[in-house]
Amino acid sequence: MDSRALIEIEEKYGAPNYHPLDVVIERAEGVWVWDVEGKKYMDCLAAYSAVNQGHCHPRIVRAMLDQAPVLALTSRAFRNNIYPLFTKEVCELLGFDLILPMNSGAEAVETAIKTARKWGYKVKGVAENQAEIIVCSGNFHGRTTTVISFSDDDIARRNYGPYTPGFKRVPFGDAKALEDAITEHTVAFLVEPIQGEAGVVVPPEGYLKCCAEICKSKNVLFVADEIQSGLGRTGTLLACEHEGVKPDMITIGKALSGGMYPVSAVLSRQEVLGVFEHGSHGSTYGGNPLGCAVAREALKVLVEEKLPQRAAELGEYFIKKLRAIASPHIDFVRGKGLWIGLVLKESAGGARRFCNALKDHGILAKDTHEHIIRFAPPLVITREEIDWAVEQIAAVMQD
Ligand code: IF1
Repeated sequence: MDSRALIEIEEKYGAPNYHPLDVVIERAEGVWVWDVEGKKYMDCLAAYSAVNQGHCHPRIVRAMLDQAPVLALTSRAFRNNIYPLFTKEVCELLGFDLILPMNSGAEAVETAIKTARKWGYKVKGVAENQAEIIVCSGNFHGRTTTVISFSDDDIARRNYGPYTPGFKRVPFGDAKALEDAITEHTVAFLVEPIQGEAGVVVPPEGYLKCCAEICKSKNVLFVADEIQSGLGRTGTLLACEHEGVKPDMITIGKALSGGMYPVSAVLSRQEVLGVFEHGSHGSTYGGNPLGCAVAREALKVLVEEKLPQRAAELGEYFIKKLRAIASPHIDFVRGKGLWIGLVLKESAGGARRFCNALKDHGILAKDTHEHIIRFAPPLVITREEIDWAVEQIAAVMQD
Protein backbone atom coordinates (compact mmCIF):
# COMPACT_ATOMS: atom_id res chain seq x y z
CA MET A 1 0.00 0.00 0.00
CA ASP A 2 1.21 3.54 -0.73
CA SER A 3 1.39 6.43 1.75
CA ARG A 4 -1.98 7.84 0.75
CA ALA A 5 -3.81 4.55 1.37
CA LEU A 6 -2.08 4.04 4.73
CA ILE A 7 -2.83 7.59 5.85
CA GLU A 8 -6.50 7.11 5.00
CA ILE A 9 -6.67 3.96 7.15
CA GLU A 10 -4.88 5.72 10.03
CA GLU A 11 -7.24 8.70 9.77
CA LYS A 12 -10.22 6.34 9.80
CA TYR A 13 -9.30 4.11 12.73
CA GLY A 14 -6.66 6.04 14.75
CA ALA A 15 -7.83 8.50 17.42
CA PRO A 16 -6.95 12.10 16.42
CA ASN A 17 -4.55 12.81 19.30
CA TYR A 18 -1.73 13.66 16.90
CA HIS A 19 -1.41 15.62 13.65
CA PRO A 20 1.69 14.00 12.16
CA LEU A 21 3.53 15.11 9.03
CA ASP A 22 2.25 13.15 6.01
CA VAL A 23 5.31 10.91 5.75
CA VAL A 24 4.80 7.17 6.15
CA ILE A 25 8.06 5.62 7.30
CA GLU A 26 8.72 1.94 6.77
CA ARG A 27 12.48 1.58 7.36
CA ALA A 28 15.12 3.39 9.42
CA GLU A 29 18.87 3.15 9.94
CA GLY A 30 21.15 5.60 11.76
CA VAL A 31 20.02 9.15 10.97
CA TRP A 32 18.07 8.05 7.85
CA VAL A 33 14.50 6.87 7.35
CA TRP A 34 12.70 5.75 4.15
CA ASP A 35 8.99 6.14 3.39
CA VAL A 36 6.84 3.48 1.74
CA GLU A 37 7.63 5.01 -1.69
CA GLY A 38 11.32 4.57 -0.96
CA LYS A 39 12.02 8.31 -0.49
CA LYS A 40 14.89 8.96 1.95
CA TYR A 41 14.82 11.51 4.76
CA MET A 42 17.17 12.63 7.53
CA ASP A 43 15.42 12.27 10.89
CA CYS A 44 16.07 15.54 12.75
CA LEU A 45 13.74 14.67 15.61
CA ALA A 46 15.12 11.26 16.67
CA ALA A 47 11.75 10.41 18.20
CA TYR A 48 12.13 13.33 20.63
CA SER A 49 15.64 12.15 21.58
CA ALA A 50 14.73 8.52 22.15
CA VAL A 51 16.93 7.51 19.19
CA ASN A 52 20.19 9.21 20.23
CA GLN A 53 22.10 6.07 19.23
CA GLY A 54 20.62 6.12 15.73
CA HIS A 55 17.70 4.09 14.39
CA CYS A 56 17.89 0.30 14.73
CA HIS A 57 21.44 0.35 16.07
CA PRO A 58 22.75 -3.18 15.26
CA ARG A 59 24.15 -3.74 18.75
CA ILE A 60 20.87 -2.76 20.42
CA VAL A 61 18.82 -4.85 17.96
CA ARG A 62 21.17 -7.77 18.65
CA ALA A 63 20.67 -7.37 22.42
CA MET A 64 16.90 -7.50 21.92
CA LEU A 65 17.00 -10.51 19.58
CA ASP A 66 19.33 -12.43 21.92
CA GLN A 67 17.20 -11.84 25.02
CA ALA A 68 13.66 -12.05 23.59
CA PRO A 69 13.58 -15.82 22.90
CA VAL A 70 15.23 -16.63 26.25
CA LEU A 71 13.38 -14.57 28.88
CA ALA A 72 11.25 -11.47 28.31
CA LEU A 73 9.14 -10.89 31.42
CA THR A 74 9.00 -12.33 34.96
CA SER A 75 7.22 -9.43 36.74
CA ARG A 76 8.93 -8.23 39.95
CA ALA A 77 7.15 -10.93 41.94
CA PHE A 78 10.19 -13.05 41.07
CA ARG A 79 13.84 -12.15 40.36
CA ASN A 80 15.76 -12.53 37.10
CA ASN A 81 19.42 -12.57 36.04
CA ILE A 82 19.39 -9.37 33.96
CA TYR A 83 17.73 -6.76 36.21
CA PRO A 84 20.50 -6.80 38.89
CA LEU A 85 23.17 -6.09 36.26
CA PHE A 86 21.03 -3.25 34.82
CA THR A 87 20.63 -1.67 38.27
CA LYS A 88 24.39 -1.78 38.99
CA GLU A 89 25.46 -0.48 35.59
CA VAL A 90 23.01 2.44 35.47
CA CYS A 91 23.66 3.50 39.08
CA GLU A 92 27.43 3.38 38.56
CA LEU A 93 27.31 5.18 35.20
CA LEU A 94 25.15 8.05 36.52
CA GLY A 95 26.46 8.11 40.10
CA PHE A 96 23.45 7.29 42.26
CA ASP A 97 22.84 4.73 45.04
CA LEU A 98 19.46 3.40 43.90
CA ILE A 99 17.33 3.03 40.76
CA LEU A 100 13.59 2.34 40.38
CA PRO A 101 12.75 1.10 36.85
CA MET A 102 9.54 2.01 35.02
CA ASN A 103 8.48 2.02 31.35
CA SER A 104 7.42 5.42 30.02
CA GLY A 105 8.87 8.80 30.91
CA ALA A 106 5.60 9.92 32.41
CA GLU A 107 5.62 6.88 34.69
CA ALA A 108 9.13 7.83 35.83
CA VAL A 109 7.97 11.39 36.57
CA GLU A 110 4.93 10.07 38.46
CA THR A 111 7.27 7.79 40.42
CA ALA A 112 9.55 10.75 41.22
CA ILE A 113 6.52 12.71 42.46
CA LYS A 114 5.42 9.81 44.70
CA THR A 115 9.01 9.39 45.95
CA ALA A 116 9.35 13.10 46.81
CA ARG A 117 6.02 13.14 48.64
CA LYS A 118 6.78 9.95 50.59
CA TRP A 119 10.26 11.29 51.46
CA GLY A 120 8.61 14.55 52.54
CA TYR A 121 6.31 12.77 54.98
CA LYS A 122 8.68 10.04 56.23
CA VAL A 123 12.03 11.90 56.27
CA LYS A 124 11.49 15.67 56.12
CA GLY A 125 8.44 15.50 58.39
CA VAL A 126 5.98 17.48 56.25
CA ALA A 127 2.39 17.27 57.54
CA GLU A 128 0.43 14.44 55.89
CA ASN A 129 -1.23 15.41 52.56
CA GLN A 130 0.40 18.88 52.69
CA ALA A 131 3.41 18.14 50.42
CA GLU A 132 4.04 20.73 47.71
CA ILE A 133 6.16 20.38 44.59
CA ILE A 134 7.39 23.42 42.68
CA VAL A 135 7.58 23.24 38.88
CA CYS A 136 8.38 25.74 36.11
CA SER A 137 6.24 27.60 33.63
CA GLY A 138 6.61 26.12 30.15
CA ASN A 139 7.22 22.66 31.60
CA PHE A 140 6.60 19.37 29.88
CA HIS A 141 6.90 16.25 32.01
CA GLY A 142 4.44 13.87 30.39
CA ARG A 143 0.76 13.29 29.73
CA THR A 144 -0.77 11.63 32.84
CA THR A 145 -3.53 13.51 34.65
CA THR A 146 -1.32 14.44 37.61
CA VAL A 147 1.51 15.63 35.36
CA ILE A 148 -0.73 17.76 33.11
CA SER A 149 -2.28 19.17 36.31
CA PHE A 150 0.82 21.37 36.66
CA SER A 151 1.26 22.13 32.96
CA ASP A 152 0.57 25.67 31.73
CA ASP A 153 0.05 24.49 28.15
CA ASP A 154 -3.68 24.74 27.52
CA ILE A 155 -3.65 22.06 24.80
CA ALA A 156 -1.97 19.60 27.17
CA ARG A 157 -4.40 20.17 30.04
CA ARG A 158 -7.75 21.43 28.63
CA ASN A 159 -10.81 19.30 29.56
CA TYR A 160 -8.84 16.97 31.85
CA GLY A 161 -9.99 18.31 35.25
CA PRO A 162 -10.34 17.91 38.14
CA TYR A 163 -6.59 18.51 38.53
CA THR A 164 -4.22 17.06 41.10
CA PRO A 165 -3.42 19.59 43.85
CA GLY A 166 -0.03 20.12 45.54
CA PHE A 167 1.91 21.90 42.78
CA LYS A 168 3.13 25.50 42.41
CA ARG A 169 4.55 27.03 39.22
CA VAL A 170 7.39 29.56 39.05
CA PRO A 171 8.97 31.24 36.01
CA PHE A 172 11.70 29.08 34.40
CA GLY A 173 15.10 30.75 34.79
CA ASP A 174 14.23 32.78 37.90
CA ALA A 175 15.97 31.31 40.96
CA LYS A 176 14.65 34.05 43.26
CA ALA A 177 11.07 33.07 42.34
CA LEU A 178 11.89 29.52 43.39
CA GLU A 179 13.32 30.69 46.73
CA ASP A 180 10.22 32.82 47.40
CA ALA A 181 7.87 29.96 46.56
CA ILE A 182 9.36 27.44 49.02
CA THR A 183 7.37 26.83 52.21
CA GLU A 184 7.71 24.29 55.03
CA HIS A 185 5.48 22.02 52.91
CA THR A 186 7.77 22.04 49.88
CA VAL A 187 9.29 18.62 49.25
CA ALA A 188 10.78 19.06 45.76
CA PHE A 189 11.61 21.32 42.82
CA LEU A 190 10.99 19.46 39.53
CA VAL A 191 12.71 20.99 36.51
CA GLU A 192 13.93 20.16 33.01
CA PRO A 193 17.57 21.39 32.91
CA ILE A 194 16.76 22.63 29.39
CA GLN A 195 13.09 22.88 28.43
CA GLY A 196 12.36 20.72 25.40
CA GLU A 197 8.76 21.25 24.40
CA ALA A 198 9.04 24.94 25.20
CA GLY A 199 11.42 25.02 22.26
CA VAL A 200 14.89 24.12 23.60
CA VAL A 201 14.96 26.89 26.18
CA VAL A 202 18.40 27.06 27.84
CA PRO A 203 18.18 28.79 31.24
CA PRO A 204 20.55 31.65 32.22
CA GLU A 205 24.09 30.49 33.12
CA GLY A 206 24.18 29.50 36.78
CA TYR A 207 20.41 29.08 37.16
CA LEU A 208 20.50 25.35 37.90
CA LYS A 209 23.41 25.73 40.33
CA CYS A 210 21.61 28.51 42.17
CA CYS A 211 18.40 26.46 42.38
CA ALA A 212 20.29 23.41 43.61
CA GLU A 213 21.89 25.51 46.38
CA ILE A 214 18.53 27.00 47.36
CA CYS A 215 17.01 23.51 47.52
CA LYS A 216 19.90 22.24 49.63
CA SER A 217 19.60 25.13 52.07
CA LYS A 218 15.85 24.50 52.45
CA ASN A 219 15.97 20.68 52.55
CA VAL A 220 13.99 20.46 49.29
CA LEU A 221 14.79 17.74 46.73
CA PHE A 222 16.26 19.06 43.46
CA VAL A 223 14.68 16.74 40.88
CA ALA A 224 16.00 16.96 37.30
CA ASP A 225 13.81 15.53 34.58
CA GLU A 226 16.54 14.36 32.17
CA ILE A 227 14.21 12.22 30.09
CA GLN A 228 14.86 14.31 27.02
CA SER A 229 17.91 16.41 27.99
CA GLY A 230 19.86 13.46 29.35
CA LEU A 231 21.96 10.62 27.90
CA GLY A 232 24.12 12.70 25.60
CA ARG A 233 21.66 15.03 23.87
CA THR A 234 23.13 18.31 25.22
CA GLY A 235 26.78 17.24 24.92
CA THR A 236 27.15 15.69 28.39
CA LEU A 237 25.83 12.48 29.92
CA LEU A 238 23.33 14.52 31.97
CA ALA A 239 22.47 18.14 31.17
CA CYS A 240 22.95 19.14 34.82
CA GLU A 241 26.68 18.51 34.36
CA HIS A 242 26.97 21.76 32.37
CA GLU A 243 26.62 23.59 35.69
CA GLY A 244 28.30 20.98 37.84
CA VAL A 245 24.95 20.24 39.50
CA LYS A 246 24.34 16.81 41.09
CA PRO A 247 20.54 16.51 41.42
CA ASP A 248 19.05 14.75 44.42
CA MET A 249 16.93 12.71 42.03
CA ILE A 250 16.69 12.30 38.23
CA THR A 251 14.26 10.77 35.81
CA ILE A 252 15.58 9.19 32.61
CA GLY A 253 13.91 7.43 29.66
CA LYS A 254 13.84 7.67 25.86
CA ALA A 255 17.50 7.05 24.82
CA LEU A 256 17.93 4.84 27.88
CA SER A 257 16.77 2.08 25.51
CA GLY A 258 17.91 3.62 22.23
CA GLY A 259 14.44 3.74 20.71
CA MET A 260 14.09 -0.03 20.82
CA TYR A 261 11.79 -0.72 23.81
CA PRO A 262 10.19 1.53 26.49
CA VAL A 263 12.47 1.76 29.53
CA SER A 264 12.53 4.61 32.04
CA ALA A 265 13.84 5.01 35.58
CA VAL A 266 14.20 7.18 38.64
CA LEU A 267 17.61 7.40 40.36
CA SER A 268 18.50 8.89 43.72
CA ARG A 269 20.33 8.26 46.98
CA GLN A 270 19.44 5.71 49.67
CA GLU A 271 17.70 8.24 51.95
CA VAL A 272 15.28 9.17 49.15
CA LEU A 273 14.52 6.06 47.08
CA GLY A 274 14.86 3.94 50.21
CA VAL A 275 11.51 5.31 51.48
CA PHE A 276 9.46 2.71 49.58
CA GLU A 277 7.96 -0.10 51.64
CA HIS A 278 7.65 -3.49 49.90
CA GLY A 279 4.62 -3.42 47.57
CA SER A 280 4.16 0.36 47.88
CA HIS A 281 4.89 1.04 44.19
CA GLY A 282 5.45 -1.02 41.06
CA SER A 283 4.62 -1.92 37.46
CA THR A 284 4.08 -5.14 35.52
CA TYR A 285 6.84 -4.45 32.99
CA GLY A 286 9.06 -2.24 35.16
CA GLY A 287 12.57 -3.71 35.25
CA ASN A 288 11.72 -6.55 32.85
CA PRO A 289 14.71 -8.56 31.58
CA LEU A 290 14.11 -7.77 27.91
CA GLY A 291 14.00 -4.01 28.52
CA CYS A 292 16.99 -4.23 30.83
CA ALA A 293 19.03 -6.15 28.24
CA VAL A 294 18.20 -3.51 25.63
CA ALA A 295 18.97 -0.63 28.01
CA ARG A 296 22.30 -2.12 29.12
CA GLU A 297 23.46 -2.30 25.49
CA ALA A 298 22.02 1.14 24.63
CA LEU A 299 24.09 2.69 27.43
CA LYS A 300 27.22 0.78 26.35
CA VAL A 301 26.77 2.16 22.82
CA LEU A 302 26.31 5.68 24.20
CA VAL A 303 29.59 5.48 26.14
CA GLU A 304 31.74 3.45 23.73
CA GLU A 305 30.76 5.56 20.69
CA LYS A 306 31.37 8.73 22.76
CA LEU A 307 27.96 10.09 21.75
CA PRO A 308 27.83 12.87 24.41
CA GLN A 309 31.20 14.17 23.19
CA ARG A 310 29.99 13.96 19.58
CA ALA A 311 26.88 15.94 20.50
CA ALA A 312 29.02 18.65 22.10
CA GLU A 313 31.40 18.98 19.16
CA LEU A 314 28.96 18.51 16.27
CA GLY A 315 26.21 20.50 18.02
CA GLU A 316 28.48 23.52 18.22
CA TYR A 317 29.29 23.06 14.51
CA PHE A 318 25.59 22.68 13.55
CA ILE A 319 24.50 25.73 15.55
CA LYS A 320 27.32 27.84 14.06
CA LYS A 321 26.30 26.88 10.51
CA LEU A 322 22.61 27.52 11.19
CA ARG A 323 23.43 30.96 12.61
CA ALA A 324 25.28 31.73 9.36
CA ILE A 325 22.14 31.22 7.25
CA ALA A 326 20.87 34.58 5.98
CA SER A 327 17.09 34.33 6.00
CA PRO A 328 14.30 36.90 6.44
CA HIS A 329 12.40 34.30 8.45
CA ILE A 330 14.94 33.36 11.13
CA ASP A 331 14.86 35.32 14.38
CA PHE A 332 17.64 33.41 16.17
CA VAL A 333 19.10 29.96 16.84
CA ARG A 334 19.46 28.52 20.36
CA GLY A 335 20.43 25.17 21.79
CA LYS A 336 22.96 22.99 23.56
CA GLY A 337 24.77 20.06 21.99
CA LEU A 338 22.71 18.49 19.21
CA TRP A 339 19.50 19.96 20.63
CA ILE A 340 18.68 23.03 18.60
CA GLY A 341 15.71 25.39 18.32
CA LEU A 342 15.43 27.54 15.18
CA VAL A 343 13.21 30.42 16.31
CA LEU A 344 11.31 32.09 13.46
CA LYS A 345 10.00 35.66 13.33
CA GLU A 346 6.25 36.02 13.73
CA SER A 347 6.25 37.40 10.17
CA ALA A 348 7.35 33.95 8.96
CA GLY A 349 3.79 32.75 9.44
CA GLY A 350 4.45 29.75 11.69
CA ALA A 351 6.91 26.87 11.63
CA ARG A 352 4.63 24.10 10.35
CA ARG A 353 4.79 25.13 6.69
CA PHE A 354 8.60 25.23 6.88
CA CYS A 355 8.58 21.69 8.26
CA ASN A 356 6.51 20.63 5.27
CA ALA A 357 8.97 22.35 2.94
CA LEU A 358 11.88 20.71 4.78
CA LYS A 359 10.17 17.34 4.25
CA ASP A 360 10.21 17.99 0.51
CA HIS A 361 13.97 18.61 0.88
CA GLY A 362 14.47 15.30 2.69
CA ILE A 363 14.60 16.64 6.24
CA LEU A 364 12.11 15.56 8.93
CA ALA A 365 11.86 18.15 11.70
CA LYS A 366 9.12 19.05 14.15
CA ASP A 367 7.71 22.47 14.91
CA THR A 368 6.81 23.47 18.46
CA HIS A 369 4.95 26.39 19.98
CA GLU A 370 4.02 27.87 16.61
CA HIS A 371 7.29 29.57 15.61
CA ILE A 372 10.09 27.14 16.52
CA ILE A 373 11.61 24.33 14.47
CA ARG A 374 13.47 21.73 16.55
CA PHE A 375 16.58 20.03 15.16
CA ALA A 376 17.64 17.05 17.26
CA PRO A 377 19.13 14.37 15.00
CA PRO A 378 20.52 11.09 16.33
CA LEU A 379 23.93 11.74 17.93
CA VAL A 380 25.61 9.44 15.39
CA ILE A 381 25.23 12.11 12.70
CA THR A 382 28.43 13.00 10.82
CA ARG A 383 29.87 16.40 9.92
CA GLU A 384 29.19 15.69 6.24
CA GLU A 385 25.56 14.86 7.01
CA ILE A 386 25.25 18.13 8.94
CA ASP A 387 26.68 19.99 5.94
CA TRP A 388 24.07 18.38 3.70
CA ALA A 389 21.27 19.19 6.21
CA VAL A 390 22.34 22.85 6.47
CA GLU A 391 22.23 23.13 2.66
CA GLN A 392 18.63 21.91 2.64
CA ILE A 393 17.62 24.09 5.59
CA ALA A 394 19.22 27.14 3.98
CA ALA A 395 17.40 26.46 0.69
CA VAL A 396 14.06 26.33 2.52
CA MET A 397 14.70 29.29 4.81
CA GLN A 398 15.93 31.51 1.97
CA ASP A 399 12.87 30.79 -0.13
C1 IF1 B 1 4.15 13.46 23.32
C2 IF1 B 1 6.59 16.86 23.91
C3 IF1 B 1 8.98 16.37 23.86
C4 IF1 B 1 9.71 14.72 28.07
C5 IF1 B 1 10.19 15.07 29.35
C6 IF1 B 1 8.84 13.42 30.37
C7 IF1 B 1 8.32 13.03 29.14
C8 IF1 B 1 8.75 13.68 27.96
C9 IF1 B 1 11.21 16.19 29.51
C10 IF1 B 1 7.31 11.90 29.09
C11 IF1 B 1 8.18 13.27 26.65
C12 IF1 B 1 7.66 13.51 24.38
C13 IF1 B 1 6.24 13.01 24.54
C14 IF1 B 1 5.62 13.15 23.19
C15 IF1 B 1 6.32 14.29 22.51
C16 IF1 B 1 7.56 14.53 23.28
C17 IF1 B 1 7.73 15.91 23.74
F1 IF1 B 1 6.51 17.45 22.73
F2 IF1 B 1 5.50 16.21 24.23
F3 IF1 B 1 6.91 17.72 24.86
F4 IF1 B 1 9.94 15.57 23.71
F5 IF1 B 1 9.24 17.60 24.09
N1 IF1 B 1 9.75 14.42 30.47
N2 IF1 B 1 8.27 13.99 25.62
O1 IF1 B 1 10.14 15.39 26.96
O2 IF1 B 1 7.88 10.76 28.51
O3 IF1 B 1 5.83 9.36 28.75
O4 IF1 B 1 6.43 10.28 26.52
O5 IF1 B 1 7.86 8.51 27.54
O6 IF1 B 1 3.57 13.15 24.37
O7 IF1 B 1 3.58 14.00 22.35
P1 IF1 B 1 6.94 9.67 27.80
